[in-house]
Amino acid sequence: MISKPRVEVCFTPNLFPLHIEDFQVVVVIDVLRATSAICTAFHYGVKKIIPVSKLEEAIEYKEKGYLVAAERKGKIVPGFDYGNSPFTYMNQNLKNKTLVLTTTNGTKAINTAKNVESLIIGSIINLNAVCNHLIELKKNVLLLCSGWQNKFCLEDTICAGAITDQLLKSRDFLSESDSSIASKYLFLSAKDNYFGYLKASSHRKRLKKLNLNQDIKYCLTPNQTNVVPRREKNYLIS
Ligand code: 3SL
Repeated sequence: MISKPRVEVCFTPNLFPLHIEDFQVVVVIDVLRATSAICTAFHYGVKKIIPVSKLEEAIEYKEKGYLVAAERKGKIVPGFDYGNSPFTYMNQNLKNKTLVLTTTNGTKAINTAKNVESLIIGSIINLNAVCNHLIELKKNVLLLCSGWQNKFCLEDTICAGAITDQLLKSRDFLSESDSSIASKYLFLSAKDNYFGYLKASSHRKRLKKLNLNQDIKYCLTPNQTNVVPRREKNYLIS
C-alpha cells in the first residue's frame, strides 16, 4: 500500500530540529505580519525579497545600496526605508525591485529552515493558494510557526490549523502528530471570527497599542492573493 504524505505543525522555530526529519516542504507562517507583508509585496509586483535575520546584515545591504525594510517589536527601525506593514508594499514604486527584509521573528524562522528541499511562505491572506500548491506537490509538509521570540503564538497556529484542515479534507494527506490535531482544533474554534478570537492574544494587543488595527484586520482576511512565495538560493520569489 502506498502511504500518503504527512502534514505536521512545528509551534516555534526552536522546536524545528525536533520535527524536520523526513519533511520535503516547509511552510513558514508569520500571520502578524511578516509572511502577510511578504505575500502582499509579491502580489504588488516586488521581484525578490532577501530575508535576513540580523540588523547588522540589513545594515550591510543598505550600505551596498539595497532597499531595506527592518522591523523590531512592531516598529520600523530608524534609518531604514520600510517596516513590516503590508500596506507599505501596496506601492507601485516597488514594482520589479529587490528588497531586503529583516523582522523580529518571521525572517529568522525563514532562515532557521535554511537546509530544506523546498520552502514556501504561508499566511491567511494566501491560504487557499498555499493549500492547492501543497496538494499538487504531494510531499511531506512541515508547517513552521514563527511564534514570538521562540514562544508559541495563537495566530500562526490557527493558520497552520487551517492548512492542516484543508490538506486532511483533500484526503491526500495524513497527520500523526498532536501538534497538527491541536492546531486544527484551534482553527475550528477560531474560523468564524479570527479577529474576535484573537482579541486577547499577545501580538494582537502589541500591534493594537501601536495603532496597527488596520494591519491586523488585513492580515486576518483570508485569500486576498494567489501568490505562493518560495525560496530560491538565498532569496524569495513568487
Ligand atoms: O515578528 C515578526 O517577524 C513581525 O512580523 C512582527 S510585527 O508584526 O512586525 O510586529
